[in-house]
Amino acid sequence: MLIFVLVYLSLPAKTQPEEDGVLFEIKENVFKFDGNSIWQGKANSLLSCSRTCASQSACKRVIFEGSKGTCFLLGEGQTHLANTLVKQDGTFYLKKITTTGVYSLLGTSKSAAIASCQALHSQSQSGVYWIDPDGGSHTNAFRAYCDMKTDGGGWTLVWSYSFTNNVDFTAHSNAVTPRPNWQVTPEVNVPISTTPPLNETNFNAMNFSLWKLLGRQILIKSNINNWLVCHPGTGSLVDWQEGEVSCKVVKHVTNTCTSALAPSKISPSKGYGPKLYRDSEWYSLYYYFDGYTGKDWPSHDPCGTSKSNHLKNVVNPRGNIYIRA
Ligand SMILES: *[C@@H]1O[C@H](CO)[C@@H](O)[C@H](O)[C@H]1NC(C)=O
Ligand SMILES: *[C@@H]1O[C@H](CO)[C@@H](O)[C@H](O)[C@H]1NC(C)=O
Ligand SMILES: [Ca+2]
Ligand SMILES: [Ca+2]
Repeated sequence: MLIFVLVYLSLPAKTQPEEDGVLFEIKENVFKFDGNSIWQGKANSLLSCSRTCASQSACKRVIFEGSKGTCFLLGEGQTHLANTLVKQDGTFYLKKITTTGVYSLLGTSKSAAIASCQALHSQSQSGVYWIDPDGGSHTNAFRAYCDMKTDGGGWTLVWSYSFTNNVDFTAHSNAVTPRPNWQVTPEVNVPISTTPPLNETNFNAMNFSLWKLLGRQILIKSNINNWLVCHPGTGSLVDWQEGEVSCKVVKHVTNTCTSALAPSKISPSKGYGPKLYRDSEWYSLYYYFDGYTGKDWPSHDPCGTSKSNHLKNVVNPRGNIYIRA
C-alpha cells in the first residue's frame, strides 16, 4: 500500500520553516535498511517519528517500527542496496519527497498555506504562493506574490500601483491607482482594490486590514524612484500611525541625488494618501501616495525635495509595497 502524508506542524513558521509541509512517501509493512542511520530512538507514533525527520535536512528517510515504537532516521540511500525492501509487518518506511531540493512544498497549495512569504525557505524562488495571514483554518488562504531576493527576501506583495497621468506627472490629475482600502479623506477618488496583486504589474492591493498581520517593515519599489526598506519607529504605515521611521535606500533607480538621505518620517492620513518625507511634510517628500485626481501629485522624488526628480521616459511607471515582520 502506498500513501502520501503531508506532515504539517503548527510550530511558528519563523523559527522552523523547514518543518512545515514536508511531504513523505509511505510504504507499509516493509523497510529498507542500509546502515546509513543518523539517529535511532523511541517515538510514540509514526507522526512524531516523521516530524523528527522533517526537522532535519540530513534526514531523507524514516523507518518506524510500530510494535516497538522505534524510530530510525536515515540519510541518503546507498545505490548498490537500492530496491531491496524487507517485508516486516507493522513497520513503515518513509521517503522524503523533494521537488526543488529544498524539501519543502510550503505555500504551494491551499492546504500547505504559510502565514506569510517569510515562512518560505530562504532558497525559495520569488513567485506566487498560498498564504493565510490570519492563521487557523486555511479555508480563507489566498495566493500572494513573494519577493525572496530583495534585501534578504521574505517580502509579501500587498500593493502594485500605476498612475492616472504619467504623461503629465506633476498635474493635479495624476494620482496612484488603484489604492488600498485604507482610511483617507473622502475626496480620494481612485478605485479601491482588495484583491491581492499576483505580480508587480498586476495593479491591485491586498485588504489593508491584513497588512499588519504580515509585519511592520515595508519595502517600497518603483521603476521611477529609489527602493526603500523602512522599519517602524513611532510611525508605522500598517498601523496607520504618524511619526518617525527608519528607512534605507536598498536600490538606486536613478543616478540623481545618490547621496540624498532616505526619508525619516511617515504621515499616513494627512493629504490624499500616505507620505514619506524627511523634514518638512510638504517640501521634502520622497514618496507621496496621492490618490486624488483633483489636487496634488504623487511625488516620487529620489532627492526628497517634493520635486519632479523621478526617473523620466519610463514607459509604464509603477510602484509596489511589500511587507515583512
Ligand atoms: C501578472 O499577473 C496578471 C494577473 O494574474 C497576469 O495576467 C499577467 O500576465 C502577469 N504578468 C507578469 C509579468 O507575470
Ligand atoms: C478586509 O478584512 C477585514 C478583516 O479580516 C474584513 O473584516 C473585511 O470584510 C475585509 N474587507 C474586504 C473588502 O474584503
Ligand atoms: Ca485562516
Ligand atoms: Ca493628484
